[in-house]
Amino acid sequence: MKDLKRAFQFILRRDVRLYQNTARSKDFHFNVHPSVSQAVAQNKPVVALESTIITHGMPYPHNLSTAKEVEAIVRAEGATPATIGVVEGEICVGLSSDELDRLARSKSPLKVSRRDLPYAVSKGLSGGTTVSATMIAAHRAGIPVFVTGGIGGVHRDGQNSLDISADLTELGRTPVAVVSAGVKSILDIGRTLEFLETQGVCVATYGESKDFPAFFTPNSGFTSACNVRNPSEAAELIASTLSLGLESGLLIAVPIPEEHAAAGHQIQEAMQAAVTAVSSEGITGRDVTPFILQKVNELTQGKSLQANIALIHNNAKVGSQIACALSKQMS
Ligand code: PSU
Ligand code: MN
Repeated sequence: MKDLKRAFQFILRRDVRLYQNTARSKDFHFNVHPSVSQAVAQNKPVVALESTIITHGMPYPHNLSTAKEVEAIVRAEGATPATIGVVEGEICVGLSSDELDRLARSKSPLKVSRRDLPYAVSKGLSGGTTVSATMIAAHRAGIPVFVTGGIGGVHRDGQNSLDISADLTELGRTPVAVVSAGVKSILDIGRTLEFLETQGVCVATYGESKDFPAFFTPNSGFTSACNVRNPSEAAELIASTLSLGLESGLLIAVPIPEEHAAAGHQIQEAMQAAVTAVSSEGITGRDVTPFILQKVNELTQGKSLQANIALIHNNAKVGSQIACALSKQMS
């Protein structure tokens, strides 16, 4: 047992060194904020945060206030926040308050997923990074824990349209743990979970049960492969993925707290209406998710936005505690 533990810690230390080698603060159009590179180098807990949620997921000024609140929660839990985005062609890990402000106010920002990174960089454009692009940047900066609201998935009728979010293939190829409130029921949750299994992604529900959450509601009717009951169990799962050198990511699904799930039913109905509007209004591709989010917010008179903000706050708290537990285990 002792030997096993020693071997485990050796591998973990080697992983930290690998990370440190990649955590250069200045590279080709890749900037890591000094607060982030220092924390990574000292094996202190860091939490990566995405920015499409700021540019496309919420209206101004709620997007900016939420982004700042989330950073404050991460700090209060003892971790360093690293909000990731693209500013004038520079991939930034750890946006300054001014950069955050500019992205949040920007009138026609890009939505940057993996496929859009070369375009944004070569043209010097600015935009919010989706889960896929944020995972790439987080991994390169040496950050294994990333918090968001919801991830993309297989869209309904995705078996025909092949509209499957690049978030899912990224989870299959990049070793970062994504802490989210699961997958929205605007998507095909069953097929999303099947696709994640094919991609070799370990999906764990955070809490006492394996019920996989559906973003606005704590249950989707589907189950995760496993559950983790506390930050240290989650950290062990992440550490095992890194130690095994699997190269794949993890999805840690945190159910929305009961007290914020009250409007869940009304929101579900609004989502149904929004999904119908997508086809009748001919919305396709990358515009689908932002369109639905906005429509649902209108139809629920802002209740979906409130719930969205509440669950992100909760994810930030849980994700930070996981990052702290992981950093403790690694040192
Ligand atoms: N789900 C949300 N809010 C969001 C997104 C998803 O509830 O802001 C964003 C995330 O950045 C996610 C992206 O990575 O949408 C997925 O877009 P697509 O479905 O086009 O892959
Ligand atoms: Mn899509």
